[in-house]
Amino acid sequence: MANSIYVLNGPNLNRLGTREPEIYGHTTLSEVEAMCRSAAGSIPVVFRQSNREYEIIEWVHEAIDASASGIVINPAAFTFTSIAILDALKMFPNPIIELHISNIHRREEIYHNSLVSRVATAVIAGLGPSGYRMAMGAMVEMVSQQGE
Ligand code: CA2
Repeated sequence: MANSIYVLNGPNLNRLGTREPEIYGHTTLSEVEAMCRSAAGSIPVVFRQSNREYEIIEWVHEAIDASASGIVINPAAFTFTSIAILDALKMFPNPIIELHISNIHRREEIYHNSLVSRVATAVIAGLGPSGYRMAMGAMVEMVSQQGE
């Protein structure tokens, strides 16, 4: 069986489903977690959220040390600011999917320049909370091919 898929979420995403539903939808982060676990089937999922940059960096290190099969990451605002998260992700040898609920390219210019995209295997943006299900589906497909 494949090793765990890490799903990491950045700042403010613990508030998902509680405000700005026109941008982020009505789904809560626990509902997103359930969606991810269901989409992963028998592959274990480590699902985390933090408002602290260092914690996300530590979890990327944990994923590296645990030989995780893949990382799905919504770094939220850290997407555009964190060279430290970018550097941590550079050390991860398996697929990385960068995920955004909204289409960051349709939004204000401050949301256009993702640092994380420089290292992501794939990027999903603008599909709402369902994007997590699709990211997990794509990740499951990629990790199932590992070692083939
Ligand atoms: O669309 C996304 O998933 C974002 O990563 C969300 C970030 C934003 O900085 C990115 O540009 C795009 C913001 C997360 C804010 O979280 C909220 C949660 C609930 C309600 C409102 C905002």
